[in-house]
Amino acid sequence: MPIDATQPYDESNIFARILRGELPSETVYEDDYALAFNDIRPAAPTHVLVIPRGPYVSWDDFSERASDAEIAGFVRAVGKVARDKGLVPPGYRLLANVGADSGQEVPHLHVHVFGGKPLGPMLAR
Ligand code: DGP
Repeated sequence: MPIDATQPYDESNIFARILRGELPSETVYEDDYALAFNDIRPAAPTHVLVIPRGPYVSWDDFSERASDAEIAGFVRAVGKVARDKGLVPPGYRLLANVGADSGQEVPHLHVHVFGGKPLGPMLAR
């Protein structure tokens, strides 16, 4: 069910549990600022989720509260995942859902990295 992105951070959300090692994930990359792992319901041949280590509900929350170092580290991690996955050519798509209208399901900021095939139009028309 889509979340309300203005709610306080919920420490029991699935990605918080993955960060704490309480739930398994297929790690693609990790550093001090970010963890990247394969999406459990892949929508493309490459479908990686990149999340910050800190407790942020959404891009909106992150951009307001995170430190410059956290923001830089997270943005660099997203780019590194794309490069390491060999996506720069041929290209890839980034997507971050925020709140109900976007269909955001997990209340911890995540950027989807899609690639591995032509991805079609950005949104259904
Ligand atoms: P969004 O709709 O943007 O909130 O995307 C949430 C994504 O998270 C969705 O593509 C499925 C993925 N997901 C949900 N639960 C898990 C999980 O337990 N493990 C992994 N790897 N991915 C999950």
